[in-house]
Amino acid sequence: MTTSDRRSSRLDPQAAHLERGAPAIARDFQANLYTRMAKFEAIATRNDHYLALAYTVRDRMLQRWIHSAHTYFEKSSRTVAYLSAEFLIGPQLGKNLLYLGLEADTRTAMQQLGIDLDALIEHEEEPGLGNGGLGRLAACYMDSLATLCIPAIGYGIRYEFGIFDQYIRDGWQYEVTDKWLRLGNPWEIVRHEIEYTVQLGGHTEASHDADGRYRVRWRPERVVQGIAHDTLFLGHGVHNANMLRLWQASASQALDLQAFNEGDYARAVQEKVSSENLTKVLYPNDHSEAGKRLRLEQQYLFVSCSLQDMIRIHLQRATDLRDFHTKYAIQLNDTHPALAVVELLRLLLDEHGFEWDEAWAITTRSFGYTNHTLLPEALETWSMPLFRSVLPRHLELVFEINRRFLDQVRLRFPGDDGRVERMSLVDEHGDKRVRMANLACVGSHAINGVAALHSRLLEASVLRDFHALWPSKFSNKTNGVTPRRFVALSNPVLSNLITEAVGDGWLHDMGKLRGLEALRHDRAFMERWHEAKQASKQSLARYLKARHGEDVSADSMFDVQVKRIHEYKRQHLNVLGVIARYRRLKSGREAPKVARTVIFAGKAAPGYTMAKLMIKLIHSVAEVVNHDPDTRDALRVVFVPDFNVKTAQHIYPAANLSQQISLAGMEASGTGNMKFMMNGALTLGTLDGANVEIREEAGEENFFLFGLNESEVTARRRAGQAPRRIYEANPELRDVLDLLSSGVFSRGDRELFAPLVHHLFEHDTYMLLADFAAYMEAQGRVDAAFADRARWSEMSILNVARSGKFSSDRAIREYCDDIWHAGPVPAQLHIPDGPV
Ligand code: NBG
Repeated sequence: MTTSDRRSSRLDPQAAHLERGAPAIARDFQANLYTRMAKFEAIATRNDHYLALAYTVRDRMLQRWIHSAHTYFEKSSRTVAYLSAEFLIGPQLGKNLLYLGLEADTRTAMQQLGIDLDALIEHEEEPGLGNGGLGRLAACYMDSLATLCIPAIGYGIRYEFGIFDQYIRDGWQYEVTDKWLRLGNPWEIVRHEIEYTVQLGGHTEASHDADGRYRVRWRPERVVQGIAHDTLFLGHGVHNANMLRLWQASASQALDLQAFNEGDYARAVQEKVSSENLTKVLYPNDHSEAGKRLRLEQQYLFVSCSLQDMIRIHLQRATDLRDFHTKYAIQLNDTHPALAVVELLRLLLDEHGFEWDEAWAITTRSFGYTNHTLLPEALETWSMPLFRSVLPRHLELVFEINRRFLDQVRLRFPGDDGRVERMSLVDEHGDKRVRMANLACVGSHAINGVAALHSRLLEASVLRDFHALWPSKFSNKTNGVTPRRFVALSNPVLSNLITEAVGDGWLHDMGKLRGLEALRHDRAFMERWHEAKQASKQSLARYLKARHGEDVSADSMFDVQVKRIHEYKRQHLNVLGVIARYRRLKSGREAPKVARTVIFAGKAAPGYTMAKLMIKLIHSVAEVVNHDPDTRDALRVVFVPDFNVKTAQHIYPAANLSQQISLAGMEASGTGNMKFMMNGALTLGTLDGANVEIREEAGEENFFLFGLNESEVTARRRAGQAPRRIYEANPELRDVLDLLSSGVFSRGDRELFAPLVHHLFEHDTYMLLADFAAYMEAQGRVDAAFADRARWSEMSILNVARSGKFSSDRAIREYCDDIWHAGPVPAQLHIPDGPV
């Protein structure tokens, strides 16, 4: 964006809103309480207040959306369509107030009415429409797209039940259905008239049309409808607003009248029920076989509706679809939406009369594919019989795409049957499966990984053959996170201090944070920096006490690991470290230099037994350590239940230390690591994912590195590991594991953690034992650094000063320049007949 674009799109507070000011907000709030909630003050609940305020805010957002949509329409600009099965957008009220610049006025208005604004913000239940980093990344990208004035639509699924709520009893995780819609969702706009029909099952019929052209008709067994539900995404500091459009399934007919008339009431509503099941629930990322068909149908519903929607919008401005790819850049967020490749081809061929070559050219020019994992078990494939029974026409198209594609491979690499087999869209082994990553690669003009190391490993391993065929399709796009939500909104104290020091431009140009470097030795500033962190720690301590009855001291180091629970992320390595520290303290060999509060949070996939045992382990160790009078002042362990965007916002600002300790080569990128860095935490980490780049940016002296690197991991794996030998050679490790096996942490039960210990002895897939000594050594360096307050503050300041690369604005600019070829279209303020 040029400077003048940016300036002209800057917000003019007089013009951009409905009336601002506390009196207008109070008036509209009361009107909404009456007209939308049908309540009066004496009987209104907190939820009524929350909803009435949310509507008051939403009304003030709509104008920006209408301005933006109008501008995009007039300019006929290229739109980014971000297709993602997950969007973890977090709570909306606080964010939208911040972006509208209405927080102070709203606070005053609520105060005058005797209502606590913070309680309303805390009351909001977030839409948990994702599992973890992948879904949150999509939300950060929506934020940056709007802030950079890029016309964009996020397309996804409106799950009625999002990720489960985690609840802990006796140290074990229990899953509770997430009923996020129970009390209403004021942020969404239901577009009853934007509805598409989606076909499922049945068979195909081939024929020749009047011109003698080969045509195929799909005779589906069922049809369902997808209805659009829109949520607005404001840009920060600009007028632009984009939308997230989520699809909800509904039956094409509410009632089977024939069945009804025959008296079969159950059958009469059956179709409605089974259609609506399609978008009922978000699938947790575990390995369960259950619900495969439903999952495939979900993915298809969402991509089909999204493409039909894009085509409809396109045809409002154009007469045909020949330049569809010049008007849309469609990004596949992992392979969950990869069916879109085949669906667009099908729509062009079967519904819009295109010939293959042109349809295929439009398709491949439209799509880009982002890969988010190297884990083989996470690469999606669908069994052929299932695929055929849900999408018979698409399977034919997959075969045809594959036939043409493999001809190309054979021409390039004659006689290389192994390569042909590996690259095929169909895995011919066993029950035959359709490989979605291969489909995404073949159907896209651009393929990227999400951190430099990950992209390099993709090119060298999982997608090696595709890289050999099309090296120029590949690039890296290191992830980023939005500093608006994760610093300005979550950490106002630090945010204000930064603004005081370097001005407010950093929220859009994180390079400006470099200005902090000059202050790193300024005593007064360092002291204020320290105080800002203390304030966030105290606030987390209060939250933990109020919510969970936990006593933690803000004077201890807050040492944090929060993310999904998974063996590759190695929360259990952290626990082994805690046990070692506990032993050292107990033995009195080591005077505690620094008191620590080790904080964990994260959900385990419901079917992932080992991850659930890891949660139990954390609680079991906490129970002993926190109650031991010899150690409880020096070491605490806390597990914060139900990690989500909302809880995360309490935690990141308060962290001193960020543990990013996955085995090198396993974590594609990580984004939590970036949020910690921006909040002034120092990283203790391996050379994995984006840690590598965090260390490069921060400077190696401001990062606590340990552990094997990726090539050492590979070499070890090749040579065959001998974990038991490591155990025998390291007395501290031996004591730690023996203690764990002894039942000390499990009320005498020696069996409880046996599966975990056994796995470490026999396989240790994620090389905890190999990395243990290095981990302990690095923890020693952390203690020494923290004991020197001035040094720690300096390192913390430098981490924030150098975190600019990890803004999602930088990432989105790279996608725009290299993949989407989309530019800013600042929303214009005035539309002919709209209010101003
Ligand atoms: C996750 C990776 C993370 C990465 C996010 C966002 C999946 C499949 N992948 O390392 O594990 O930060 O994607 O790119 O959820």
